[in-house]
Amino acid sequence: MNGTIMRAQSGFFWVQLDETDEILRCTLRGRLKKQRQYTDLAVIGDHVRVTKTVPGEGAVEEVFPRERKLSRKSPKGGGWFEQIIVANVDLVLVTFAVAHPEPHVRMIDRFLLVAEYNELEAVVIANKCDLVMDSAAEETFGIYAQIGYPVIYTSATTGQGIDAVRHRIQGKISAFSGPSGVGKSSLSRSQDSLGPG
Ligand SMILES: Nc1nc2c(ncn2[C@@H]2O[C@H](COP(=O)(O)OP(=O)(O)OP(=O)(O)O)[C@@H](O)[C@H]2O)c(=O)[nH]1
Ligand SMILES: [Mg+2]
Repeated sequence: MNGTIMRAQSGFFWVQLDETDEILRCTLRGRLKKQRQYTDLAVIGDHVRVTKTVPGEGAVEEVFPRERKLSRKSPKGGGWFEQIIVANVDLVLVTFAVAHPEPHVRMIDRFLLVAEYNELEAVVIANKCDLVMDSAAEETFGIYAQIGYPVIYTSATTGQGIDAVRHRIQGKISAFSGPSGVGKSSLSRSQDSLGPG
């Protein structure tokens, strides 16, 4: 059976089966662990082949080649290890807050660079727009629109821009990316509450 990894934690992988939508909690077959030493073995978004073991559980037999990925390279033992954040995404939502925490353009640039390096489409999300004047938000984020990135001004608190985000991600597999505390989880929850998309 084939499926997609929806969640990974402590060596377990929750795989949603293509055919039935059933979710199996899986471990990796030992022989997989001997391969692919320079990238993660299996990550969220990976398409995999699994077999059932006991009810509700299974084993990942094979990880299919990734079509796209969001990854970064980190040094390891004199070489490089590719840390894959998520596999098979179409779109990266580079998310920052207009305040609390204060946005820094060099950091925004770094997150965009990771998306560009992976050849993924990127959209800039300027969240917490309820906290500052529009002009203050545009002072930092306007430049990204000028150089060609779609910029969406949002507030998870008031609901501003939530529809625009939903419209952008419709029919795509997307990932929120950005520093801690900017509102990634809040925004993704507000997408859920607006139904499928
Ligand atoms: N005023 C305001 N607060 C917000 C908004 N969105 C999120 N917050 C608050 O900001 C805090 C952080 O939000 P999270 O959604 O947890 O941020 P995150 O990006 O998921 O953070 P990590 O999971 O640590 O990476 C929470 O207290 C939210 O309630 C917003 O649009 N406006
Ligand atoms: Mg979060």
